Amino acid sequence: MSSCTSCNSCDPAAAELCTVAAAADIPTVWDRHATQQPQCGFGSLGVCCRICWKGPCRIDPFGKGPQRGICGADRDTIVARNLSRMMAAGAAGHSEHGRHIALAMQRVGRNELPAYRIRDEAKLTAVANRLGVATEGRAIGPIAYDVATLTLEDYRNQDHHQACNWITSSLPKKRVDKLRALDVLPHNIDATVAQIMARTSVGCDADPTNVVLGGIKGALADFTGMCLATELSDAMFGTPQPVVTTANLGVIRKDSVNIAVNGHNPLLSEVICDVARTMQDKARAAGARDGINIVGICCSGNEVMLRHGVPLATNYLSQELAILTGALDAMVVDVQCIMPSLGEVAECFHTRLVTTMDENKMPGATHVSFHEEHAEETARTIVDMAIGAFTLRDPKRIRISSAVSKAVVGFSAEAVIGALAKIDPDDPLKPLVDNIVNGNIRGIALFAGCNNTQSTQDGGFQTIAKRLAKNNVLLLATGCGAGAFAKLGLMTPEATDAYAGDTLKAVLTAVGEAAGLGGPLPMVLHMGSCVDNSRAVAVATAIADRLGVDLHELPLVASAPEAMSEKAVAIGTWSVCLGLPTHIGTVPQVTGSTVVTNLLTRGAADLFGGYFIVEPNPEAAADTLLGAIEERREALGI
Ligand code: BF8
Ligand code: SF4
Repeated sequence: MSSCTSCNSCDPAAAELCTVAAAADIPTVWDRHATQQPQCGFGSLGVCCRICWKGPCRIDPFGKGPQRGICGADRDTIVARNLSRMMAAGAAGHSEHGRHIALAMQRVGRNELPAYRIRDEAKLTAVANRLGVATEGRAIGPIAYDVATLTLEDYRNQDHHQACNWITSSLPKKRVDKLRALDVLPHNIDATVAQIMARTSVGCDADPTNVVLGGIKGALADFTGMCLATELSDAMFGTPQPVVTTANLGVIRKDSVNIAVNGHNPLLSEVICDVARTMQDKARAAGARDGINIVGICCSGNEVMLRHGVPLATNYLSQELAILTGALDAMVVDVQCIMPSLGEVAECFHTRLVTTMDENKMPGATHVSFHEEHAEETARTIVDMAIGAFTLRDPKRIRISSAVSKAVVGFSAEAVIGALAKIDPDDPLKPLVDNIVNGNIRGIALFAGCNNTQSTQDGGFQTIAKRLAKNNVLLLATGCGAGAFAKLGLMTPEATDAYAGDTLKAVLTAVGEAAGLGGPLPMVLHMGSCVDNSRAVAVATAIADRLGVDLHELPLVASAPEAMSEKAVAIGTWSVCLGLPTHIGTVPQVTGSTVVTNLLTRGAADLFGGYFIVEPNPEAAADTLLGAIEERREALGI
């Protein structure tokens, strides 16, 4: 296979490390993208079906060949089923993550897991109050147990009339009522995912609109799983507060044992951070002058970055490149968005690739089975493996990247509201609401989602964000979008000075100075990992409640310029269902069906107030998002 000679990225580290890949003839994600061209036209339109073994079937998009699969399913049914199954898979990913945290918290509440504790008791108490769990005069352990048990009810409840606790307690009442009226509120996360799989199997639901509405319930189950995963993680590991750190592949250091945590679930990465602190001397004794250096990749990286200031090495698309530095001693992975190619790349170097979840193993990796009751022991084994690998490095192959940026991160909803409270302690939301109403802040945009080889890595994020900031839109980011901004130096006060419009800059400066940051807030506020998208909804819900309106009335938009994964499909869909104009820069695999395409881009607006904007061109996307914000302002009369 040819080596990477043309990585498609805005990230300077990608260009640097792809040269190394080319010289060593190691294929990267961009090489494999090239070998897949041209990609299947039927798949791109969503009109191929392989859900039974009479198939695969495909519909001729030009209307000349077959217009029905062998069973009689037409293009609309096939597209709708494929899409809804993606939403179910996304919901399964996020809510499985949430279940893992909730089960661990139950055991923390019973004192069964020595490696964990409730680090943020105030957060747990706030969550308990929100869910109706008694707190008065009770010890924190029993409260944690009860909160976790009530959370797990969202996976168990069999009463169809009773919606999940976490969705009804996380949205404005008007939005909950609207979703209930449309019969899309999930009552049980697992049952919702199972129902989508059942209704989309051969010979079941064939009405495309009904199939998509079923998928939408799954997307809202995804939101439910995210809310609970984020809030319980904060209680167990701490609620993020602003912290200054660094991002990009230059955070990998020559004189350290470098360990990358890659994946999503903080249960393991948190303990690795704790244990590494106690093993610094051992690393130094092995020759690593600067001890152990933990770095993050993808959403595990975002989680530990926000909570502990751990430097972020990179986001999804350049995860292979971390190994190509020749100085990464171990990459520890758990679940989701981990490239199966990593084993092959790691085998070309001294790097140990370590899988940890029994349901997520990979060729070329060493598996160290992770269970919370032995968390510290497991983490020690992994750190020892990294120290051992460090001694096997080939100095001639070390290529420390020069790309590294400062990043000010850690903007949980609590941190944002805390910063605002420094201006108005009695009514913290007032400064934000006043500045939205008077137009100093035109609106709020949430950047979320992935990297995708179909776009220039990080490029759309950068272009759209700069345009929006210049037009005085407040910017929030999560997931690999946040990773892009951190790597490119856009999560800094300097970026605010350089790119924000005058009125936005004035607000960010006033809040940043009042909060003791000594300058403006960063141009883009890092809210966390993908599951932390719920933090942005928490801020939006607080504003909506303060103004007594529903979410679709506010000047809020979302953008995922490089949406890729099934999880992103679910997130984009719930964003629409919460009422937001939601931009995706990737053409979704639905355009083979006019019914489904119209439903997502137009019909959804009538039902939910939100809709998808499909626009691969970032400049045009920025214009459309700005237009959507102004339209909402006008409707609100502000
Ligand atoms: O959950 S943004 S590529 S790493 S799916 Fe994956 Fe997409 Fe990144 Fe985090 Ni989210
Ligand atoms: Fe073909 Fe129908 Fe089977 Fe799909 S379900 S593969 S369209 S026969």
